Amino acid sequence: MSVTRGNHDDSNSQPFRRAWAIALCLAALGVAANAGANTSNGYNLPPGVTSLSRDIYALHMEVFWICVGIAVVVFGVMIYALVKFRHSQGAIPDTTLLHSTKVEIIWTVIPVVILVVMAIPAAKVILFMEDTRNSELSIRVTGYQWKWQYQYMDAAEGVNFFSTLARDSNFARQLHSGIDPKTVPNYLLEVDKPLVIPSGTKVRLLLTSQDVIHAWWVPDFGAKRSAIPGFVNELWFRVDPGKEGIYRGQCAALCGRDHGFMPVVVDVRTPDDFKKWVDEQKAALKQAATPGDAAPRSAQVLSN
Ligand SMILES: [Cu+2]
Repeated sequence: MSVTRGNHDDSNSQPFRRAWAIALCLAALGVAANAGANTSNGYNLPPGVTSLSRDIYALHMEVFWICVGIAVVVFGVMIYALVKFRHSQGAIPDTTLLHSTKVEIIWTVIPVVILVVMAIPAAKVILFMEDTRNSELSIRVTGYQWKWQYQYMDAAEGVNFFSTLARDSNFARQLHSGIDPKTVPNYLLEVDKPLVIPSGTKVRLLLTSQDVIHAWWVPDFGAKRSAIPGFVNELWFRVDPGKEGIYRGQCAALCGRDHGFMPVVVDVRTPDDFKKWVDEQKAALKQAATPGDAAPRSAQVLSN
């Protein structure tokens, strides 16, 4: 339905309306720019530390700005029409315009073009995400209620351990523990033994579960995938060299009573440091396998 303007003089209020329309558009753009520009303010996705996370971030921003553009145009036309063709200004509804093939073609073709423009880069990123070929290190990840098991393959074959919620967090989370969670560093985001991986290396995770559906998720890696009993899901990432450090995530599936208490912590090291760590783990493994020698408790390495 469209409306036609009545014969009414409103020339005095036009600059006022224009100022309002400009102010509204500027406010909308300001909010959008603030959401898009700063990634550390908690309003946006983190760009992350892997090529995959950066691609996901770029795609997210591209779609975001397309949405901002659509919103500005649609709301702009709507607000303009609401103000300009309001009843008090003498607008009379045009009841003769019931169907227009031309208009229907336009409002079908434009959204289709916008969707295609968004789908092409999205498909590229999805294909890149699924390409687990030429991985340099594979790690089997098994979800349990409520912990993760990491079993290394390839060069680190044999290294195998469980990663559970850190004791500080575990004590503080108990009912009537008397411990203020705010005093616990990285409350519910700390584990006893993190996953250790090398930077600059294509790491492939083979995800499965021994009980219910869990999901391994580290936002900074742009990595999240379900761990499903009876299935093996693949996931890969390559952390940029120079971005070594500790990265945190959580189980992202509602996997039961203690779902909130199985965090993911990844310790990214340089390839040299990672090799040293693997050698230490293997030495501890060897010692544990030697009859008469007790395994060092701190290593927590279990033999296959
Ligand atoms: Cu879980």
